[in-house]
Amino acid sequence: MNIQIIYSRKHLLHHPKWEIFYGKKISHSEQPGRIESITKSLQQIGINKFTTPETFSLKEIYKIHQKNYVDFIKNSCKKLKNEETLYPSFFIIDTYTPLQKGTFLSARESVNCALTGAKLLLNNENLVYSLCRPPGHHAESNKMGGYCYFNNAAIAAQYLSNLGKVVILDIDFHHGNGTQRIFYDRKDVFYISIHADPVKIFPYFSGFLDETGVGEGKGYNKNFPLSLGTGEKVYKKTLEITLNIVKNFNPKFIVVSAGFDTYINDPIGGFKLTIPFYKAIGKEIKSLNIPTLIIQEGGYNIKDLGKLAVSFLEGLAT
Ligand code: OKP
Ligand code: ZN
Repeated sequence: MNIQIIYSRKHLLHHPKWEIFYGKKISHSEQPGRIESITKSLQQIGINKFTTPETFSLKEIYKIHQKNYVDFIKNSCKKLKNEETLYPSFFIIDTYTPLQKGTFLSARESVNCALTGAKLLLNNENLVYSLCRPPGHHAESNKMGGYCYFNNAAIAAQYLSNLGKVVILDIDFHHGNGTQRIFYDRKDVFYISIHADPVKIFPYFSGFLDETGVGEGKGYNKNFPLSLGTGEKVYKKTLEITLNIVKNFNPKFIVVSAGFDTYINDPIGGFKLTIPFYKAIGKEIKSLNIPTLIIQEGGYNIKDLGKLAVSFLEGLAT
């Protein structure tokens, strides 16, 4: 398989214990085992060489996030003791996104994974998979939420946009409210998302059909909300529509916000996609023949996550 994988062990420093759901503490879905499931499956198919990310300047993060927000996370984490959890009361949109001592380092390294992947595309690589964790697409310029702190895909897309037009194709089960908002008034970075109808599913306030961009960005944001229970037929049709939009826009790069929580057995998802279907999704994206950066977002069935990733890559890379 002709693909570069970017991986860092620093994601292990972030291991949230609980989220607050309707006032109750429940176990947290976004666990380190997610990425370890993926690396294990990659090794089983003979991909043993993972690239360690380069460390980029915080300036790359400040291009997307407000400095006082980044500093807030950095300083809050520094003050925490080893097993301590903080749910801040500002710079946050929900009760699912805790800070721990290691969160800043993990989140920053997750950005480094994304940027290292982006840099490889600039050096003529065609396909890179950045094993980002924590995920990023819910993070706004000064808000954390939905298990996300820094918007990895947005920071990578910003970096790539210096060289040409970029499409961010978000196939996570949830709408990427952060990414949408960040590029809402821009026409050089086109955000397209297929996700569960926000009337029923997080983030609830964003991801509707009529959100199409503002100012210069009008027409360069497209949402495809689908009902709970959506299966492969409808999903495939929707994906084909989005890929036609990508073709017409003719971007220099594609950033895929890849969430595997659209899987039928995902514990917090609600679509009905099966393991082999991810290969079909990969194939469709590959057929565009545009340099592609895959950014890991969600996907919470730890047992099957690796199989989902491998299926996707088989479609993309073979
Ligand atoms: C992050 B990503 C279930 C409610 C929590 C938050 C979902 C965040 C998803 N216990 N909902 O887009 O995969
Ligand atoms: Zn998700």
